[in-house]
Amino acid sequence: MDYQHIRFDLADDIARITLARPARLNSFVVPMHVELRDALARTRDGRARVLVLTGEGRGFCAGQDLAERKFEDGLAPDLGASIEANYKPLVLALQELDMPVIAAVNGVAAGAGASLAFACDIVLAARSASFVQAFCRIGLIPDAGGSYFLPRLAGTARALGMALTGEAVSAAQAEAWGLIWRAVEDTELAAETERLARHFATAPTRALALAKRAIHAAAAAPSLAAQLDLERDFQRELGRGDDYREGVMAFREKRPAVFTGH
Ligand code: T3D
Repeated sequence: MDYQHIRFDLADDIARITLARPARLNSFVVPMHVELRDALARTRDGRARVLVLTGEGRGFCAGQDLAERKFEDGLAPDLGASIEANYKPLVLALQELDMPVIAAVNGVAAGAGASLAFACDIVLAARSASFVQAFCRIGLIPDAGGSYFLPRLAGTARALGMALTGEAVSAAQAEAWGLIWRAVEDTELAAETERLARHFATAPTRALALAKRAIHAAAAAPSLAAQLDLERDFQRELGRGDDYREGVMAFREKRPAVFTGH
């Protein structure tokens, strides 16, 4: 598939998706969702061991393109259908990807664009970036997982503050609140993202994938015992893997480990 609204690259085990509608702050339109689904499938089925998601220009993503919402014919759009067809599959695909997903938030992340960042595993943000729960400004609630991620990441009080006021939260504040992994100087975002992506591309990918699953499962774990069972099962699988053996051997031989991802 040729892409018009995103750019996609897969090289050296690193997949990169760049949202590429800078004049509209990379807001979502339906064809962009179609392209994202295709690129995510290629990431999943290809040789990638890490995915980097970023935006072109001065914004990361401004959520749904509001120009796509037309009321001229007197009919209200079915936003539920839009979420079911586009936003829900996108967020689930990111969470279910068996590799680390880095969001390199280069500028404002608003509405579903903020939710998109929060659905990633590691969020690096440029200091000039901000996170805006813009939904309440247009009479909507946080979607694309926003109402799920916000209270888990930042706590109920901050989630409610963001959702009900729609005020922008700076990258530094987001880091202090635990909403994101790290805020970095604007000039360092690309280099820091590259450093982390290269690190993950040579990491024990299967272990990272199961760590991601275990952390997400913990949010819904019925008990500590159930989570301990999950850890046991994942550890049993990993203990039989090449990377565990390599990690232990490398430690004993006092040399860097060479992980294959298996
Ligand atoms: O509909 C469904 O399917 C349901 C799902 C909904 C999910 C959602 O995401 S709902 C929330 C939609 N997003 C928003 O409401 C955010 C709207 N944008 C803004 O509030 C502001 O643009 C920002 C806070 C993000 C950034 O502000 P600022 O001052 O830095 O930039 P700007 O001047 O407002 O925007 C620059 C251009 O991008 C501008 O176009 P222009 O005037 O230069 O031709 C602006 O219209 C355009 N733009 C920004 N966001 C959107 C957009 N165009 C269409 N849709 C947008 N979301």
